[in-house]
Amino acid sequence: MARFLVTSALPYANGPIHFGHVAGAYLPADVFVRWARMAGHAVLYVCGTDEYGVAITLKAEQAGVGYREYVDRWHAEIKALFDRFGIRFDVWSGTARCPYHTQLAQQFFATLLARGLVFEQVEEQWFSEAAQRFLPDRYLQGRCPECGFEKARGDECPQCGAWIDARKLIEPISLVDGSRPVLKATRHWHLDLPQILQQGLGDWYARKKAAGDWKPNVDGYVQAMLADLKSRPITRDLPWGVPLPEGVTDDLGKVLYVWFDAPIGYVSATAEWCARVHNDPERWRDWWQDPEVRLVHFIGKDNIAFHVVVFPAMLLGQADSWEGREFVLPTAVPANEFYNLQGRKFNTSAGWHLDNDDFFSKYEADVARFHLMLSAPETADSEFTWQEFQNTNNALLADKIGNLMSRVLKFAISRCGGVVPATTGAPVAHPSLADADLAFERVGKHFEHYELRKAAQALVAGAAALNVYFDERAPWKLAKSEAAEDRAALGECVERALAYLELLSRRIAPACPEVALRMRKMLGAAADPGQAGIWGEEAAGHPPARLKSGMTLGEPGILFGKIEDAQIAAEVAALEERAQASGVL
Ligand code: B3M
Ligand code: ZN
Repeated sequence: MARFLVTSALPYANGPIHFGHVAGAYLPADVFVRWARMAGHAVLYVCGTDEYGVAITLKAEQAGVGYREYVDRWHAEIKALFDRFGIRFDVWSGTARCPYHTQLAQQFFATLLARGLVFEQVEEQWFSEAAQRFLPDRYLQGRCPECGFEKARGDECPQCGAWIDARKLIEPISLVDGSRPVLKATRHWHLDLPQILQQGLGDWYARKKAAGDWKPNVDGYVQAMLADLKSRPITRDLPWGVPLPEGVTDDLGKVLYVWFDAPIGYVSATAEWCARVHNDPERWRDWWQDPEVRLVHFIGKDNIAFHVVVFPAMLLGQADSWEGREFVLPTAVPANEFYNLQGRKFNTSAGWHLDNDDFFSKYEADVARFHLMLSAPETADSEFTWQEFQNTNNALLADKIGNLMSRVLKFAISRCGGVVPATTGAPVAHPSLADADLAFERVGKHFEHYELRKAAQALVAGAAALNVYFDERAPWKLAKSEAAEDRAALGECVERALAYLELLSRRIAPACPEVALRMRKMLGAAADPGQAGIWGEEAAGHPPARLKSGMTLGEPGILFGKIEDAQIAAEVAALEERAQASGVL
């Protein structure tokens, strides 16, 4: 038994999230967490909203809404989509709402400063005399020094794509007040990544690489970054953020850069959970400073640099400054590529998305979960298409799993009196059962290695093998005979089919928890499939009769309804219409 501390990227409280986010960083974590609990591991799954940063202050100001009001709205809205997907965090916090966040983030900063891993530097920056404030990059608009485009931003040019040093922007104006800013000297603090690289980050990364712990997409990105690692500024001039610790600055409005405080949000969310559950927020250390804990970050590929280099550097840089204890570093960062929608990127404001209310009024979360797993962007970008969604539902879930469940149960009710038939309990050798054993054994291995696609494929393969088993043994033929050996064979066949369905209900539970529960009710099986330790090791070989002979089966029902072609055509048409109406596409 291990202890897993699992995180999903903190979504910006800055807009809606969509299926693409869910497929990349949330569903994989939720499935992993459910599997790990069932397998008897101790797990803490933390998440929350990322509530600071320029993207948020700018948008709130443009909307004429206070920062807190703005992030509160998105905090609740984002959570609603996770709820619909059945994604369950142990704690859903937020960097501006967690009572432990400011202090922890300041302490991280202060420790790095005291250890010489953060240094200050005076540099020139644009300042608005009108608003009496320094202007971070994105608050500026001016002419691109590369291509002359008039509306370049302070950080990049939308026309030619150049990264811009804000000081080189030609004739900039302040987006806050329309005034012409002036250059003025100010101090900023920088995280000395090259030094931390020398002090152990490089060795740690290389050791894990040698152990094969990095996915190829992660390693490719990070290798390039480490080859040219630079210090990064970690302070900003903003009226909204974690202030620098007392005594560090007297400049008005200096706050920590959002990417510095956000990952500390994982730690502060842990403190919030500990306060709630143990009445002691300090017990976050039991998770973050226990070398036995395995820290797993689920993220999208755009967050790799921060989770594999910057945050580990921040953790490593704390060394043993916290009463002699060191922080754990990530065990794994199963970063995913991007997930698109019917050939294009998800774009909610352009109408190119799935309407959540509409979607969940027609389709079940478990079907969406299973389909997102099967099409997960694990090694390359992938996409949701309505046609493939229909195929997953109809050809795989309904035809392979739902149909198997229904015909075995109906047969057991009509021919075996609705109870689990008694058998000798001797192992039953049949090639299809051996196939099912192999498939179901693989399911757990794939969950353990964050391989959702393969896990979903193995579930389908296992169910397909059980269908073959039932077809080949054809108990309806045996039912025509009164001979004792045919009666015994019939009982054995039905008992095995039921035992394997019970196993399937557990193997599918991390992916489709509600379906698993319904399956178990139909089988008359006690116990919630999410129960700790229920996973069991019996996949390899003959699953024991967890359904005792003579036990009464439940009512058969429909596990998965079919989706008609006409309905799929209507969905595609509605998507295209919405996109056209928005005028953006
Ligand atoms: N909010 C970026 C994103 O939502 C950022 C992640 C923070 S994780 C500490 O993609
Ligand atoms: Zn340009």
